[in-house]
Amino acid sequence: MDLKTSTQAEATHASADLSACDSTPFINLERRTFAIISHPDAGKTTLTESLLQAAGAVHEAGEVKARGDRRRARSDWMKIEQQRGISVTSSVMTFQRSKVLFNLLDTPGHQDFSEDTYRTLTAVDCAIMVIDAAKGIEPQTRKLFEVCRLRNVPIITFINKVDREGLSPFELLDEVAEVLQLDVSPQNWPTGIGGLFHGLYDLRRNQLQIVDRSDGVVPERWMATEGIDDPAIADAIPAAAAKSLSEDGGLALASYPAFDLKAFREGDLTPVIFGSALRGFGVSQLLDILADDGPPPQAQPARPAPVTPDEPRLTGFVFKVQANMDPNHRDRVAFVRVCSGKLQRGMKVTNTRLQKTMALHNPITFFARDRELTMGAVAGDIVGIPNHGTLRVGDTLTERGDVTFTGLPDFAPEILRRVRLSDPMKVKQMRRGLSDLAEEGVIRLFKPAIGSNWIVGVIGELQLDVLQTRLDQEYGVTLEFEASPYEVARWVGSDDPAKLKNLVETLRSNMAEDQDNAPVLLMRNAWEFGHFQQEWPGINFTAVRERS
Ligand SMILES: Nc1nc2c(ncn2[C@@H]2O[C@H](COP(=O)(O)OP(=O)(O)OP(=O)(O)O)[C@@H](O)[C@H]2O)c(=O)[nH]1
Ligand SMILES: [Mg+2]
Repeated sequence: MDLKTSTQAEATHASADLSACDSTPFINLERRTFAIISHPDAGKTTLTESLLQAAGAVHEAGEVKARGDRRRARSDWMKIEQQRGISVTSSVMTFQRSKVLFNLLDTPGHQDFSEDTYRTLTAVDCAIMVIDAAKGIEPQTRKLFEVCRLRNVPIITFINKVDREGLSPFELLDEVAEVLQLDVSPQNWPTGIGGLFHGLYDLRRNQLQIVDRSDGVVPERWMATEGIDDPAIADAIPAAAAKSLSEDGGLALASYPAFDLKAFREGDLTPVIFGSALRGFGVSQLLDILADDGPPPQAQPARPAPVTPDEPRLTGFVFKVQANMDPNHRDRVAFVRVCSGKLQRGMKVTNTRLQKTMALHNPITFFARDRELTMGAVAGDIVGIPNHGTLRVGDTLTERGDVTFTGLPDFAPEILRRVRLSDPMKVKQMRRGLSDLAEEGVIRLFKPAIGSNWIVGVIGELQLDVLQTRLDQEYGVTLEFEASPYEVARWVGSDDPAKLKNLVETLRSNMAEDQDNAPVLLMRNAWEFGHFQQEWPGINFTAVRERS
């Protein structure tokens, strides 16, 4: 595979010094692995771009939704994402800034793609929660926050779009504290939101970032001060803004708790940064907090015991599979989070699901602009392993034979549809496409025990759109959907194999297999579901299935 022709490969990248043959300096960098999460449109992809720029990994921010413009957001690389200006799949970006190597995962906000986001959250040590200053906490942000809390992922809050009119900083902070039941600790303070926004005061360093209100991302102008009341501030920004800063900023300092590393790492306190992803404000402060206080790679849940990063042998797990990242090469990349040891090109590892060894010939690191062959990855790193379908979500890759990572969920779909093909000559391509996308988690695929009509299952309608568009663009297949006779799907299992066998044989016309050949019962409606539950004691009907 020619990596340089990939869709993400453009121009040069600022991490060129990393491609030196000696990988030791690279290996020795500290790691910070984090996801950016929020409700749709809060500005995750824009913040991704802005972080890359602040770190010097790209020189010019691609503006999200600049249709027809060649400057694209690097993390929205899929054609359908660029056409619609939304993220439909999570993407990874690795970049360096001084002694830290950051692995950033930009996630889609729309709830129809939440499964992808949930899985991505299993691969990170920290999350940045983006809040739109005009909207406050929105429903999907809240849901994602709950997932972080369950997994004990510490959260940094970025209150975005302060360049536009919005709620007051106090209202926003109080909402985060109340709704999420967290202590909030502002780390900077805006001179005001919208019209009064002329600067951001860094409460950690007592510096004022003076904001140029012209369009576009402008170079940073910092001014050292004696404190938030420093009279020199009024000479640098309009008097009303300076007054608001000294009054409200002073009140904020008195009213909210100071930053506390332990409380942050334990998920009880969130440091809050105000800023604008689009204009690049507050972004370098965010990077500073991540670098200074963000958690290093943490232990990951596994059987027989959690794996800590100091385990010398390589361990890692696949949390995502992506087909056709490079339309020129029908590639298929498994995204692996390294949990311990060192991953090197050519090494042999065991896939514990298959109990088979495989060689890692071409592991890829996704730098901001380029994909490059991995020079050596350590705990916290995210690498891509090109493969032809051998690797699946949930797989553990390891030099130890005896470990399996746990906690990657599959969710039962809410919408079931039969697929219809307009061109019957393309059955093979359709099956290939559906299987690929089921592996990615874009859809769930059910093959009924009787008949040959495959059924697709999704959480939301938007996934059907993505399925249709991608099958057309990537496989040349025009697909239609028909109502399916079923509304409910549940995985079935039992501690008693005879009971399960009896169910499978008796209800053969309702049985199907998912993409991993796990047995699934398809039911007409909630009533039938209730009925089967009563009729079949000893059978577990599950809506969430853990991989591996
Ligand atoms: N005024 C202003 N607009 C912003 C800012 N940050 C992002 N936007 C705009 O908000 C819109 C959504 O931005 P995205 O970055 O695509 O949002 P997202 O959270 O990635 O959206 P999904 O991935 O679809 O969930 C775009 O039109 C951005 O230009 C900001 O700081 N100020
Ligand atoms: Mg996005």
